[in-house]
Amino acid sequence: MSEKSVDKATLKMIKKAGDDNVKLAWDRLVAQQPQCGFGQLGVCCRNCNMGPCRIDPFGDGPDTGVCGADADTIVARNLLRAIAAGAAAHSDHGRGIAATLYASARGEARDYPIKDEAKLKAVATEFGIVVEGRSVQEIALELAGAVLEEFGTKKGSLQFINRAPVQRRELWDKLGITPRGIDREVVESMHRTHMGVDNDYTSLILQGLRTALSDGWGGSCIATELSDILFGTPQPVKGVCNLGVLMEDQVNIILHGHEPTLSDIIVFAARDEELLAEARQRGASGINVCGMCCTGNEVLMRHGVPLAGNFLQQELAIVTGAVEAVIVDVQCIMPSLPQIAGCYHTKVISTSPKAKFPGALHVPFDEHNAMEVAKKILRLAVENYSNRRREKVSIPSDRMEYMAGFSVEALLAALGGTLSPLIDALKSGSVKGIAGVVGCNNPKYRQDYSHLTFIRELIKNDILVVATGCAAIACAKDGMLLPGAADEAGEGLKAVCKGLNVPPVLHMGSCVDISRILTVAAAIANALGVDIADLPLVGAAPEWMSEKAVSIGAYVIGSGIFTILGTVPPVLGSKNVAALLTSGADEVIGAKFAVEEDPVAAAELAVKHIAGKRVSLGL
Ligand code: BF8
Ligand code: SF4
Repeated sequence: MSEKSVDKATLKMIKKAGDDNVKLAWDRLVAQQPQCGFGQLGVCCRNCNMGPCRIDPFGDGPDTGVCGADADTIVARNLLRAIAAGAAAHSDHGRGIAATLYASARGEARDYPIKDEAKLKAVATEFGIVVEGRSVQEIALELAGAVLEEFGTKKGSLQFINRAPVQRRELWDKLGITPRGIDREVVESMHRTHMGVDNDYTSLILQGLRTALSDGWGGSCIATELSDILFGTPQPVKGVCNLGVLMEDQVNIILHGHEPTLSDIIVFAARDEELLAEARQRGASGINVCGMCCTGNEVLMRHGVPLAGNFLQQELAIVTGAVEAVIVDVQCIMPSLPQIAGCYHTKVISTSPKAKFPGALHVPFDEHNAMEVAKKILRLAVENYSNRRREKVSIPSDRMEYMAGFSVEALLAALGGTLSPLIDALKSGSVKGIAGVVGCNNPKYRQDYSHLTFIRELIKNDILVVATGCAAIACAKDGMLLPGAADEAGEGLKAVCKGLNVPPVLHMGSCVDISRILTVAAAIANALGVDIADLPLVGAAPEWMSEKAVSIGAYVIGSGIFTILGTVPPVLGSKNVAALLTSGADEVIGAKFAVEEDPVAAAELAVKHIAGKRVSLGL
């Protein structure tokens, strides 16, 4: 890899980190070389204390662990555990939002009034809850209760799966992978992967799909829909992004993590006159709240809050020397942050009882008393402005404007109230297909390069892109979320984007908001009377690294969408598991994975797949 990133701000701050003698993820990756070959192939197991065991991939050494598990079993078990962890992360986030809705409805969380009553009623109706003649509080209370039950085992299947076309649901039933309770699937996955339980790789992978579906159509969908109810459904919004959003003369705060419960309230708390006066007293001209990673996506989607960057920029924000506080909750927060902060004046403030960081200051966040805690945290940041060391400050000038906020509702509004114009464009071929491009950065790959190269190839070929997570942030930083980016698109897509004044890449939110993509895919399939697997769609995670991404990939193919992974998953130690995922799955579930590290070749796969689906649909 000649350069670590295509992002100029990132490269400048990597250089500054070197000058400041600060070690970053890229340095730690070098220190890890050579990475464990057994781990890369997925053939090591430490699920019991007869192990750890590993299978010799060359066939010269042991071909089973002490218990007799072979490479197929070990690889499939490891994959299932990764899916379970990813599904757990998304779904526990969803549970947190459901608990906040419950507290709000009971009048115990006064700082969280319901912002979108229309959506509350729509989602409640989906759950069969009577809305006529009832107060918002009553409806919210019943909905929160019903949603919390989705986590248990009582009902037999999840409510939101009913959005999927009947053909898909029948297939899930036939395969025995209709998700039951969200927690139940995660627990069952942990049970099955205990020593001596499920040893059949096909059976393990099917449970992986079921667990992942409980994420996509369960936990993630809950997180999205209930966040919209509580914090407002995103509408098209403009903002700026990249490290250049940090201000030399303001108290800079980075919100990093995932749950909007914390970030949303901080955005409002930062407008407090007393805090602003205190900031001015200390010589700052204001308080600049910026987002990072998915919580950044949450607050940019709803409030247009500036976005400082994606996954590989979290350390670099501190390296600017201009950040008073990094406020974190859960997920994708590098444990290195407090150590890096130690080289500057930055305070890392953890807030979730689930996520503590040695070296960070812990201020427990409490949704029952949210505004008060938010102000307390912000005060720490404001006070810290006085400790800023001017000689260490260097903020890169790079910043870019973007347009985001494409919730399903916003998309419908942009289309004039129905999906028909989009469906007509798909039928006529002016839009050939739709690609969901999602996921992380990974220091093994040049930051943002795969996202941007892949996406540019797609839009050139008239494929509309919907993006979430760190992939969407990569697009934002490179100007791909501006309507003008349509100039890079093929003639058909360009005309559609210009007509609607939208970018060729629609930012649909954080990673849990991939549920929005599922909802749109299901609605298009239902409108055409076909299965999702029949549609000209692809999914892709060009630079993925997290277990959440593994769950996402599994529920996307489980939902019938061909998915291209740009980084290699640890499954190659089992030919059978790799073959099932990249070929056999097509016959079983109507979709499969491809692994392609070269984004141009990956785009060719996507274009070919979409062309094939168009022919089958008679388009
Ligand atoms: O949930 S894309 S690095 S921030 S896992 Fe994490 Fe990956 Fe970013 Fe959000 Ni998603
Ligand atoms: Fe080894 Fe089997 Fe125990 Fe895994 S479960 S560590 S393969 S003995």
